[in-house]
Amino acid sequence: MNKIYKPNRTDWNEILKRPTQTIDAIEDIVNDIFKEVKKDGDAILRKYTQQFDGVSLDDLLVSALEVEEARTLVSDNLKTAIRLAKSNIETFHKAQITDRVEIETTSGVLCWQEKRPIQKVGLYIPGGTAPLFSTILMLAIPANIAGCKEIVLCSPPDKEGKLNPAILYTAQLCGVSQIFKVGGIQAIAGMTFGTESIPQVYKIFGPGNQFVTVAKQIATKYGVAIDMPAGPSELLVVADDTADAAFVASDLLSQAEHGTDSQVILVSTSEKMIDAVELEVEKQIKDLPRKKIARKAIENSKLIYVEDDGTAIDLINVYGPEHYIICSKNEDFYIDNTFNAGSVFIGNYTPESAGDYASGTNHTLPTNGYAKQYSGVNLDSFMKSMTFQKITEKGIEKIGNAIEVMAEAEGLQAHKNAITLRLNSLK
Ligand code: HSO
Ligand code: ZN
Repeated sequence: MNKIYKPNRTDWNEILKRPTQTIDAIEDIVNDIFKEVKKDGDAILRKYTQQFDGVSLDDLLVSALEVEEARTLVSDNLKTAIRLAKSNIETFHKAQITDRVEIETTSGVLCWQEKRPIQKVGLYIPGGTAPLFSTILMLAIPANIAGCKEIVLCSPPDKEGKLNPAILYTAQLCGVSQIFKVGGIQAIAGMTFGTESIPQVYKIFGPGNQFVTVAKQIATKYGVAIDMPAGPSELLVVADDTADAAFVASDLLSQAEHGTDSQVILVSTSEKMIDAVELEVEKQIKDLPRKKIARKAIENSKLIYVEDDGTAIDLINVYGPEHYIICSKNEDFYIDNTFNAGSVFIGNYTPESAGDYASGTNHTLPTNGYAKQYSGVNLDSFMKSMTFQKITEKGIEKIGNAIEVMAEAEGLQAHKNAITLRLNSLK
């Protein structure tokens, strides 16, 4: 693996640097494609599908027949697994439903706050080397629980013009309204503006490559919301001598196999554990079908020795990992003192894979240190909070004067009048 770091605090920023992305060059390409899609809709989506995915499509919308065919192609074993995952994800996200908050702030002044679904949402599912149908579970399930009316999904077709059957099966199972065979920048632009076939949406969710990531950022310039800024996947494991080195290595590798730019970090108070994990990584990586990718990611990764748990926790909070595994006899200390992490996995029998697929938590999480200020996707990501109020005659008599005084002090006579007229009508 790599050399073991024993850094001073002053070295942390350098050691914890993420692999940098250059997005300036991409931005021009994205802006151009957005302009084209805005002007000429489907024709442009077809043009770029031909150019980037190598297939010419008449119909971008997946037909009922195609979905039916996909259903027959997914094994019963996989269907059962997907349904188990769906059930747990549903249970956890349903539990996130909140009651409306209602209170009389002054007698006669009733205020309440209630959540309402975002009516139209777009989900982006990448194609490429691994078809991540599990991400559909993570996005479509909460969208449905939230009550989103229109759930549109875009994913790039293969050279035969098809989507992976597991993607189609999962999308239908989770109540996606329409599935489109469009990927990349053009898909994001399509959902931003709407085209002859793709409906315009209010918020776009889902992972993607650098082009998709920049496209989502550009979409926000046109008033579309996005789930969060995305970057390469990452995992930090903190492990002491109570950890199992083989388990830890398997977790590091499971994240490393996502992409060459994935970042995995081991922090430990035990040099013995670090050595053991390093050996295990070498042992396990040999048999991985994606060992080339994993190897590259492992090369950029760090083994960090720290003297005590207090130092470890400070370093972890500075980094703010997307995924974070705690295997320590002092797990409560880590749980209580972690402020910056996307999703936390506790104990030797809680691998990150569990959260990636089937335990119930969401795997769409903030990367790149954004765990300091962003939440992962959850039920609220598909909803907005709205406030309501109803004031009685008694109520306006109670707070009216304060409003008049404040409006006058701000020099806003019309605001004051709106109160004065009503107070006079009650005299
Ligand atoms: N670890 C990925 C999610 C994923 N893993 C999907 C397997 N399939 C990013 O959170
Ligand atoms: Zn994963």
